[in-house]
Amino acid sequence: MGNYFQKEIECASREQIVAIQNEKLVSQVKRVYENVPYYRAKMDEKGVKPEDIKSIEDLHKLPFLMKSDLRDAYPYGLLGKPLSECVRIHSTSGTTGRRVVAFYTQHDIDIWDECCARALVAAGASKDDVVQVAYGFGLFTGGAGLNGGSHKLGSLTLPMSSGNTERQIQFMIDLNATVLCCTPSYAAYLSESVNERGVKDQLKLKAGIFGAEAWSEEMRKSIEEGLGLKAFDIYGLTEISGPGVAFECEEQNGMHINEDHFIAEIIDPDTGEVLPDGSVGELVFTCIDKEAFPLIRYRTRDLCSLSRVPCPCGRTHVKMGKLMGRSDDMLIIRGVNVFPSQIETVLIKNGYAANYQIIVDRVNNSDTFDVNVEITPDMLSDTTMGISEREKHLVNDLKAMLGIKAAVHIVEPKSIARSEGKAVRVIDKRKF
Ligand code: DLL
Repeated sequence: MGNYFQKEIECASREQIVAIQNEKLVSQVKRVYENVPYYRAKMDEKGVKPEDIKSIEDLHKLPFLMKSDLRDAYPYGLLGKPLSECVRIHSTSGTTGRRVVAFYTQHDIDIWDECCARALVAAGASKDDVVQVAYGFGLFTGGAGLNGGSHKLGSLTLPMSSGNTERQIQFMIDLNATVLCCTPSYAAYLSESVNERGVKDQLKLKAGIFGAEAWSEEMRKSIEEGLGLKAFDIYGLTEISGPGVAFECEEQNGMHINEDHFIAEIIDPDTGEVLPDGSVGELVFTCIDKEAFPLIRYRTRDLCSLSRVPCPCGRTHVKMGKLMGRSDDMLIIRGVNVFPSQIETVLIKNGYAANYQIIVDRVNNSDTFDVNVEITPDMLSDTTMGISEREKHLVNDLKAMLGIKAAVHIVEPKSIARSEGKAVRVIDKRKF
């Protein structure tokens, strides 16, 4: 068992957690009904009154909110507090349609910072650590969230933001950073750059807190080796606050959801029916004590499962498994469901780095499916296997994993753009 930031709540009994959730849910629903006309209309439409919600057993009676609701209500329609009580906004990158703008009161920021502090402590950090925050700062929640958590903990915080890799490495070495926070794809890029410069032995890193995008277990191993640290997953989304909605403990096998603030459900994405623990489905969150942006039954479109198997770390909050990706990340190629993370698993198992791109198109009414992956410098010097042999090998392994055939192209080292934030792995030309 490790340390905790807020032991009493992180290790509370199930009865205590349920009691907190019941109380907070009942008052949150009342508050939202009174203060958010948009959600009141949804509840009225479904014939649900605040009095019908007496405990978390009644949660399923409440209407869902979807991303489209956030767009319809943009920008102020879901505000739970007057603007004068709000102190900040964050926003999603929103490549299509309107952006999502989330609001925060000071109370909301305090909760969020605490959630991120819990994540840092779970990764082994304390006030004696030096935390390098290499998530982007600004509208993106990554930088602000981990920065706030690190402050709360009292660690020395390096608010680097993402990018400027040379300077990141310099600070990491000169200021003895012990904890690195960034996206897994940027961590992989930093690892590559550190090893190219031959400075790994000058690093003091012991832990990394990597999230904001899907990453495979194989990628975890390769980052851990490359940077000499233990890599922890962290999950969150702007609509619900940002990073720290859930975080991994030393067991590194799933993320504890901060259940004193967020109630999680897994639903069948087609029917909306609530599924039992262990089933894979769409993750839905209810914020039970957020003030400014109090989303209820928000459908994340993220696919995973929940587990209540007791965790040896001592934390009692429910765990979500690694995300399979967003339901809208899932590609349907020739009628088969394909997740980029499955491709990543095959590539890394075969010794490649996570430098790949998936290109899908439609030619003469049939889908084309190409995977470009960089050869590593080690492979280049190994003459026992030629390029076409390597490609054939990957085609077979991908077919075994996915059930369909991809055209694999091994490309030169450094020919695929590196990412400093969330990586763009898929180019689906069928959508244009
Ligand atoms: O990515 C918040 C965040 C920042 C989380 C830093 C962790 C670390 P958004 O930009 O709103 O917020 O994107 C949210 O990213 O719905 C997931 O699809 C995906 N995502 C977030 N964390 C993970 C993760 C931030 N650990 C969307 N694994 C979410 C897989 C993740 N996907």
